[in-house]
Amino acid sequence: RATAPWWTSAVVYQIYPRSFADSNGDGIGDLAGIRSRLDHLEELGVDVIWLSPIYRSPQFDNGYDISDYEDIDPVFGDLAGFDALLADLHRRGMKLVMDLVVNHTSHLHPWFIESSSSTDNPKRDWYWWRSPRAGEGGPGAPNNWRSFFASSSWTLDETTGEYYLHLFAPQQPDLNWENREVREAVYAMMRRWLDRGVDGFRMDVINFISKDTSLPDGPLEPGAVGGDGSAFYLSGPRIHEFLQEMHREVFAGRDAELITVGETPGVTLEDGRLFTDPARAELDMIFQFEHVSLDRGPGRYEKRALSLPALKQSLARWQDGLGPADDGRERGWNSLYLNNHDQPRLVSRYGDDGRFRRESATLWATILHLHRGTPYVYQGEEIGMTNTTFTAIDDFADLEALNHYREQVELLGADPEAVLEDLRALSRDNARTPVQWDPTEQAGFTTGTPWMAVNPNRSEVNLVDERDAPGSVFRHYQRLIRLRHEDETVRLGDFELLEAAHPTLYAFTRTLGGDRLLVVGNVSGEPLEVPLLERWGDAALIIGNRDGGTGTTLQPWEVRVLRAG
Ligand code: TEU
Ligand code: CA
Repeated sequence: RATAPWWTSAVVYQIYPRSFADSNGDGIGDLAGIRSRLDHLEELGVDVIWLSPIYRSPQFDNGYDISDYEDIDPVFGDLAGFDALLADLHRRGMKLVMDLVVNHTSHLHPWFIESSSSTDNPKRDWYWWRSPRAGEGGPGAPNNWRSFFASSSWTLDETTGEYYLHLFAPQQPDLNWENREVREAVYAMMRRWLDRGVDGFRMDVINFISKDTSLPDGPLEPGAVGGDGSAFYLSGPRIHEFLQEMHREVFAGRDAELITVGETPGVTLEDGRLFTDPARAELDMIFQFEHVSLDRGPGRYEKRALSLPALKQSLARWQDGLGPADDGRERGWNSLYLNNHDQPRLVSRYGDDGRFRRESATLWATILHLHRGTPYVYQGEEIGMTNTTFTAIDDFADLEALNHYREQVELLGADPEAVLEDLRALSRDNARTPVQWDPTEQAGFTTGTPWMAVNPNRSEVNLVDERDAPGSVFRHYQRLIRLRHEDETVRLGDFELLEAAHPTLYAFTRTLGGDRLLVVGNVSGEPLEVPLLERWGDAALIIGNRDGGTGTTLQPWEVRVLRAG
């Protein structure tokens, strides 16, 4: 095959800085803390580090509300410390990707402070301002959209008597990408980060930046707090025009060494192709959300049982949809993830975080990393960290969880305990407890009091104990990452799902030329008879997660990767 881009055999590690490593005892992770843990990242073998936002921010949404795109928030350090971290990573052969949050800024960004100061301020049109709309209850919001983090996507600004749009919190006003000045300012900022040596961007809700400028009402489901405006901002009318313009203005001429990944909630497979087709020069890859939406909904925090066939078929559809065309031409590229700072811990959600923690963590890691795409490892995933325990609503820190609770209990009269139960399973806070480096009281994360409590299971689940444990999750991730680097069939082989309807067997092949790999996983706590293994009797075991690894019976949570003889 034509030489595939470097990131087709790379593994990306996501750091959520405030929960990774604290160097100065204030209980909040920081850049110096990250620098102190680079040996771990190098030993793990990852190629790219994606930092969740470290820019100046009032931290309403833990940094996804940015007030200065070109300075480091003092809680994390400063630009000199950033440059030192970047130099360390480059010296060790690793790349650094920044989190680009440009669908919205913080309400404390100077751009918004100017824009909101008067209706004729030159920056008024940098955001979405609209007059109140007449309604039966008197003048109100310009449309009925509910926001992800509040009951309405509009907040009235008393100074000018107009509303401004925020798809997320009122502290996160949406930028108006229809305004060329906004786009130019963002592109200039991006170029300056690349000139500083940054190796790419993860682009926050990047498919939200183009809206239907008439901002029409969305459908109002019975019992919903507000209308669903997503049809009018999800991959809107000019999204591909904007991304192609961004590519020309920022990446052209230097994109070979860079990596870009768009976070695109709600994206369809058809749009996914348009975003990632190399011929279109938009993004290298995207995060899609189909597979992590199967066990929740219709509300964001309504837990549903997971159907394994539905999950297998969803991931297979994306493998096929963004896989090579019949003539071998690359049509797109998948990111591969089951964890990030917005999702609960995968071993608690999809595995068994009690009796079979290591086995189910390594099974899911193997299934994910043997798909075709770029795998993302979220901090702590490599040691099998689990969801934490929440006793009451004030154990939660995430504004999305707190708003959901308030809305459900206070606005809609839901049973507090039932809402807590949903939040325990699905809250983003599960992913934001401090990384558990060792078994001591604060898990080696801080010498002070952590901003969020360390998971009580740090005495059993931590890097020190994981390193040499039998069936070590850490050692397994090391082997998977090395396999991605060395094995062309893992990197580029065609994917084919087998036994699609089987309720607990996860089986698929990867084929490149005459080379064939089989992956079989028993996604259950019971032994599983796998007749298809009879036809792979002479195959060599490449990676397994349980002793033995032969015969046609898979032990509970056993996974095997076999190479055809
Ligand atoms: O998340 C986008 C998003 O859709 C989130 O609402 C996420 O899917 C949801 O919270 C899952 O429960 C991005 C960032 O990853 C997230 O941390 C930010 O809060 C959000 O955008 C606003 O910037
Ligand atoms: Ca700190």
